[in-house]
Order: sequence, then structure tokens, then C-alpha cells
Amino acid sequence: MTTDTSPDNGTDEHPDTVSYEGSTGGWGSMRGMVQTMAREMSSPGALATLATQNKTGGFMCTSCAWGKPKHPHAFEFCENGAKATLWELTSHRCTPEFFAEHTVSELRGWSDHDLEHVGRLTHPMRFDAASDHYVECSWDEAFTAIGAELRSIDPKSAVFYASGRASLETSYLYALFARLYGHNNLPDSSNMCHETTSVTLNELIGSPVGTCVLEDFEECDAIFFFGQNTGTNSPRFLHPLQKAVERGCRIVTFNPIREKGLLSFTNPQRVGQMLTGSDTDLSCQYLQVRAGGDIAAIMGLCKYVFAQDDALGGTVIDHDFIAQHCTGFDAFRARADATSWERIEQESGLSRADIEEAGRVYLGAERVIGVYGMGLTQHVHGFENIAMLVNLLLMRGHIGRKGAGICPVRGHSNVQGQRTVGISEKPELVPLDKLAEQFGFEPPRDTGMTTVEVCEAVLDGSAKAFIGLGGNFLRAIPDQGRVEPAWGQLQLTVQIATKLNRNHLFNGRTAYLLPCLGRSEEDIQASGPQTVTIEDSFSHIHGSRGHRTPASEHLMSETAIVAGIAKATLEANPLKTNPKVRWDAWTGDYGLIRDLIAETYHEQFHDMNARMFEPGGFYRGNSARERIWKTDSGKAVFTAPQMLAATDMEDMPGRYRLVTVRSNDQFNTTIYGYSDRLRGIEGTRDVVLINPQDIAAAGLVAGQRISLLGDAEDGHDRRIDNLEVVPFDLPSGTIVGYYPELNPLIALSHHDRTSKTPASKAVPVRIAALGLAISFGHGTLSRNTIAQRSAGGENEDR
Ligand SMILES: Nc1nc2c(c(=O)[nH]1)N[C@H]1C(S)=C(S)[C@@H](COP(=O)(O)OP(=O)(O)OC[C@H]3O[C@@H](n4cnc5c(=O)[nH]c(N)nc54)[C@H](O)[C@@H]3O)O[C@H]1N2
Ligand SMILES: Nc1nc2c(c(=O)[nH]1)N[C@H]1C(S)=C(S)[C@@H](COP(=O)(O)OP(=O)(O)OC[C@H]3O[C@@H](n4cnc5c(=O)[nH]c(N)nc54)[C@H](O)[C@@H]3O)O[C@H]1N2
Ligand SMILES: [Mo]
Repeated sequence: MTTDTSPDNGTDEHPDTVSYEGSTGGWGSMRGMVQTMAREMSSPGALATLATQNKTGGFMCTSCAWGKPKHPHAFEFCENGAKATLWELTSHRCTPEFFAEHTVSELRGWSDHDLEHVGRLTHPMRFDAASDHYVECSWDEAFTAIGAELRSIDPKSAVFYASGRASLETSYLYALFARLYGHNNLPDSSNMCHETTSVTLNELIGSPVGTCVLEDFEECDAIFFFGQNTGTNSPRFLHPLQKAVERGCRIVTFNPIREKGLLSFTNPQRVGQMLTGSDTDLSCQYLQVRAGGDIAAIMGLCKYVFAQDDALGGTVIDHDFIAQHCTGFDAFRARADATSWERIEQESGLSRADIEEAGRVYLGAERVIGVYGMGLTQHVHGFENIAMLVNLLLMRGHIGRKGAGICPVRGHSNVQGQRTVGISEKPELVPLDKLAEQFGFEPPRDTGMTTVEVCEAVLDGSAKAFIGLGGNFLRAIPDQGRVEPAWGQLQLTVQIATKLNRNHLFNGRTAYLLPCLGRSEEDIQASGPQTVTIEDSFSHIHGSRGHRTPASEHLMSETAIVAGIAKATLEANPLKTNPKVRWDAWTGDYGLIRDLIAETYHEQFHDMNARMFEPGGFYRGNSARERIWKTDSGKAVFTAPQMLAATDMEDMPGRYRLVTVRSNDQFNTTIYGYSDRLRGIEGTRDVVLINPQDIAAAGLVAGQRISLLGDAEDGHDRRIDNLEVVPFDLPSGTIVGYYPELNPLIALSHHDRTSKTPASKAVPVRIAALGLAISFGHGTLSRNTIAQRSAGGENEDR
């Protein structure tokens, strides 16, 4: 299915589906922001704080990782960045009194929204299992108890998770602490997100991160966009996209959902557009690929390029570049030749004519950027998804040139940076020899656990302790229904957080909830107010300074908390202290930590303290951008994928591919509210979006309540009830619902084969309809039946 979105053909929404009439941005985004302010009763001055967001000398937004330009707009923030800040600056507080009123078991019945809405955590708390309450404790007590627990277990059974927000300074210390203590179990939210990118790009082009910088968007002629929802998840990206389109750049989008943000944009920073309600059309072609159909779609594009190259005497493909810089090209060509258009159409759900039209845009452009997000990474064959995009770009030498390149859009504001400075379970990505020399110790060399492996270790009892530096691990992972009940067997759980979330309600035998400063808040240490740094999606490093009064006088900075735990764990015996490890000094002056980072990663971070406030951030460089390929072969690698579908579940009647996505009113597991404005879904998140023909074929009706059943063939029952059927413009067989509510449907084993990133897209599920609802005495009995199968129409009970 494809839709032409050119202005003369712009009103082609499916007539009987739910959608949003406006464009992205515009007054709708203003209203979205104002609603969050009202809801959170954001503290006085919150608006003034927003004006310093993403500006030199101000603080860097805690929402997405999109680049911060050298010359920022008057308001360099978006609807969702503002929401994230206002959410942090709420005037609501989650106090010891609140915890005295509610047992932890009771709070498990609360929604994600209601838990965080209680407000900012104010005091360090210890979980008291006997009373089922959190009780106030002192920081000293917490650190001493945590240190004692950690010393009592094998370090290799401890997990130090990080959720992508904490600064480079905190992250560096956290990773150093793990290694001094004795493990590499440093999974990070990236393991559920762009780990597919880190692994694939590293193997194919010798760089774990994207090769583009912000300025490339000023020079590219075409952008090929795969599975990234810009309007919601990185709205500041809409500005460069709008400018690119206005100067003639063409955008081709592959996405099963017609996401508003990639269709049109009303720039809230342009008075003219706001007053006249006019907008800019973004995608020139919008291809509604099936979930998991991108390998096939890109194979189609490549086949078209080969055909044109043959027809035009080898002038289309950059054969010189390939000869000099690449390996694997012949095998890839052979694979493309052996792949029929028929199979490409079947697997992608797109017609050959549409793919060839996109191919003409590709060939008409001198500089092409490939952009992608979770729609490529969160698949069983996520590696091959990204590898195919690399193939497409390499064919015409679009990597390592200005205005061209590969651009994964990162999630958390410092998730890329956390990996850069050592939070990684893969020791080969960390300069361990350098750390050994710098701190005089022998770091562990064995590979640590990924997120999926942590879940397995919790299930089999081999994990003993979990520290969460931010995040909501237990809510973000797949197969929650299985992992949650096992969590209580952990000996120690520690959560460093700003707000209460579901993970905090599942505790180990010893458990602490430690409240930290947010990034917008002033962080004062022995040497005075502190700056922290973060790395954006484009490998640029920015200083960030909070100016707000902290939400409570009892908060500590993340850096101080990590150092406090480390010191209590490693220095209990004064005779064993390491003179090169100076937790108190580092906490007192973060500039000293930046000196350490600059020493460990000299080439990229030299003079970090002097450079951190450079407008636009300082660039730490990328070898692939210079066409230096740090791969095994020393070349950029073409891949001949073994499969055309990114899922390994066969199509069969009654089986659907479920895509879990974010709404416009959430940040991951933080649910701001119930308005997915840009998709026209209001008031609820308990929905399944289905194509109208599929609804009819399954014998369902719009508005009906159904259940979804996991369809992994591993013997575990997975089920979510009471979801409303919403007719939505989607490819047949692809259905959509919200993360994290639907996470219990995803089998732990359903992950990218190479990187182990959970495959939250194209999850195999079945539909069970509430059948006859029979009124019986006082209650209502209902019988569950599997819906009429789309093909055979047979019924089956479960
Ligand atoms: N406001 C806000 N901003 C955020 C976040 C947030 O929750 N809220 N989260 C942050 C984080 S951590 C991340 S990782 C990013 C996530 O940002 P995105 O990468 O945009 O992630 P998703 O919301 O999962 O949306 C994935 C997109 O891929 C499409 N898709 C699904 N399956 C396929 C497929 O098989 N093929 C193709 N081509 N497309 C597909 C979906 O329709 C959707 O448009 O955003 C970050 N920014
Ligand atoms: N089904 C499905 N599952 C997914 C995804 C999906 O698309 N579909 N996406 C995956 C992705 S891309 C990601 S990144 C993960 C996200 O997983 P996580 O990063 O673990 O989860 P978040 O929801 O971002 O974490 C929210 C919590 O972080 C804490 N927090 C907020 N700000 C701060 C701060 O400044 N410091 C500290 N210490 N804590 C803070 C708050 O207590 C808040 O409750 O989820 C993954 N799970
Ligand atoms: Mo993410």
C-alpha cells in the first residue's frame, strides 16, 4: 500500500479509519504543552527555565538525543521536550508521608501515569518487607547497607543498569565502579533500543554510531526514512526536515503507520504558518511497508539500482568507491539477482511500481541520508534491516561524504554517550588496558550481560543484585509477566530515580529507593555549582548546567550517589583503598572526572573542560565519516541477507504482526497523559489499531473489546485483555498497540539474533474476542473465543 502525499492528493486518509486532521506542530503542540503545565502545576519559573533549554550555558533537554544546533531558535525545544521538563519541574511531591499511607502492594494496582504523577521523590527510602511500606532512611544508612550487600555476593552476579539519561561524568564513574568491583554487567536502555545499531554499524562500517552531523541535513538531496516517528519522538528534527524540503530535498518514508510528523508540519516558530494554519508537506512518497518488510523493500530498491546500472553501462553505481572501499559486493549482487520481485512484493507489502518510484528518487539524488529508528532496530532480524540500509547507501558511496550518511535517531538524551564512556557489557568496546594503567587495577575481561541475559539471570536465580541508574527496567523489558514475579528473589535492589515507577514496587530482599536531582536543577558540590555533559545523536558533546532549586533539600546528584555507593562498597577496609581512586574529590569537582574522561579517551575528549561549552557542542569525530573503516577487513561491508522478512515467524491465518509504539503523550514508560493527538486517539491507551478489512475479516467490529494472545511457540501463555478495536489505516496483518502496556506479550526469546535487542516490533500475536457476554445473576460471564480467522473463519477455544 502506498499513498501519494503531494498537495493535490493530500486528502486521502482512509475514510473509515481514525486519524488526526491537523499537521504536526502548530497550535496542537502548544495546547499539548500547556496541558502538561496545568496537570503538573509546574513550579514558578518553569517557563523561564524552558527558554534556556538546549542553549549554551543552559541545560540540555532530558527528552530525546537530537542534536543541539550552533544557532538555536529563540525556543530551542519542542512540545515533548517541554513536557519532559515540566514533568520534572512538577510541584507535586512523593514524600515519606505518601509512602506511610500506601503499601507497596497497593501501589502495584496503580497505573504508570498515576505512579509518576505523585511527583518528585524527596527522601531516600528503604523498603520494609514486614510492613510492606517504604520507610525513610538516611543516605549513610543506605550506602552502608548497599555496600555490605554487594561485598557479600560474587560481583559477577550483580547488574548495574543505566537508562540513558545520566551524564557522561556519572556514567564514567558508574562503569569504573562496576569494573573496580569486578564485573562488566553494564546493560543500558540501549540494549532495548539501538544496540542493533551499535553492533551492526560497528561490524559493517567500523563505527557503532551514525556518521551524520546536523549540517548534513543542509546539503542532502534525498532522505530515506525508515521506522522513526519524528513528530512525537524527536520533534526538533522537523525543523531541519522542513528546511530541507523547502530547498528541494525529497523525503521517502517507509512506515506501516502514516505518521503525521512525516506527512506535514506547521512550524510553531513561524508566525506566518501559525496564523494562516498553513503547513509544509514533508514526504514526497509514503510507503506503508508491512511490519518487518524493510529487508524486502530495500532489496527492491537495490534491485532497481542494479537494473539501471546495467542499462546505463555501469554509470549508476559508484564502482570506484566500491572497489576501493568495500567488500562483499559480488555476493550481495548475486543475492539481489536471485531474489524475485514477486517475493519482494509479498514480503514488503509494497508494489514493484512504488518501490521503483522510490528508486528513481534515490538515483536522482547526489547526496542521500538514510534515517531510521525503532522500526528497524527492534526486530528479530534487525541486523539485516540495518545492513540492507547500509547496502543501499554504499551502492552510490553515500557514507563518508558531506550531506550523506547513515543516521540512527537515538532515544534517551545521553544514551549514546553512556556507551561512549564505558557503560557496556562488551569489554572489547572499552579501553580496558587504558583503565588498568590509569587506575592501577585489573579490570574484568569477560563479557557481561545484555538486558535479555539479565532477565534470564533473574528467572534462573543467578542474578543477585540489581542497581538501576534511572529507568524503569522491569516495565520496559519484554515478558514482564514472567520476570516480575521472579524479581523478589534478588538479594539487593537499588533504584536511583526522580519519580516513582512500577519497578520500584518489585523489590529484592534488601531494597532502597534513592532520589536524585534532575538535570534542570542546580547541583552544588564542594567546589561550587557543577556542570555535566552529554553526547547527542551526532556525537557532539554539550555542557549542561541546571539552575532550578532542587525539588527537595534531601536529594543528591547521581554522581554523588554513584560515588557514595562505590566508596561504601570498595573502601570498607581502609587498608585496601586505591590512592588513584578518589570518590570524594571527584564528587566535589566534576571537572576532575572530565579530566579522567579526557585521559581515557584522549583522541576524542582532549581538553574536555575547555571545549564543553562550544556552541553546537564539540565533535568527538567518527572514523567512518572519513572513510576509515575500523572493521575486520578494513573495508565497509556489503551484506547478503539470508532472509527477506525481519521476523522469523511464518505468516499464517489468524496470526498478526503486532507493533508496539509510543504515543505522543509519553516518554517511554512515563505516561504524561492519554492523548495520542497525532494519531487521533484520545482518552485511552488500551487499544489495538487494526486495518478495517482485517477487522471485518476477523468478524470484529470497531469499538469491540478483544484480547491479544502471544503467539510465540515456547509453551508460555501470554495475554492482555480488554483492548478496544480501533480501525486504522495499516497494511493488512500489521496491528499496533502501546508500549509498555503490551510488553507482557513479547517473548524474551523474541530478540534481534545478533545484538539481543528485544524485538518489540512484528511480535506474533492472535486475537481473542470476548464472545457471548451472558448476563447471569448479579455478574456477567463471558466466554473467550478466538476471533473468526481471516482465512478459514474457524473458531478455536483457548
Ligand atoms: N516524546 C517522546 N520522545 C521520545 C521517546 C518517547 O517515548 N517520547 N522515547 C525516546 C527513545 S528511548 C527512543 S529509542 C526514541 C524512539 O523513537 P522511534 O524510533 O520513533 O520509536 P517508536 O515510537 O517505537 O516508533 C517506531 C516507528 O517505527 C514504525 N515501525 C514499526 N515497525 C516498523 C517496521 O517494521 N518497518 C518500518 N519501516 N517502520 C516500522 C512505527 O510505525 C513508528 O512510526 O524516541 C525517543 N524520544
Ligand atoms: N514493547 C516495547 N518495549 C520497549 C520499547 C518499545 O518500543 N516497545 N522501547 C525500548 C526502549 S527504546 C527503551 S530506551 C527502553 C526504556 O527503558 P528505561 O530507560 O528503563 O525507561 P524510562 O521509561 O525511560 O524510565 C523512566 C524512569 O526514569 C526515572 N528518571 C527520569 N529522569 C531521571 C533522571 O534524570 N535521573 C534518574 N536517575 N532517573 C530518572 C524516573 O523515575 C522514571 O520513572 O524501553 C524499551 N522497551
Ligand atoms: Mo530508546
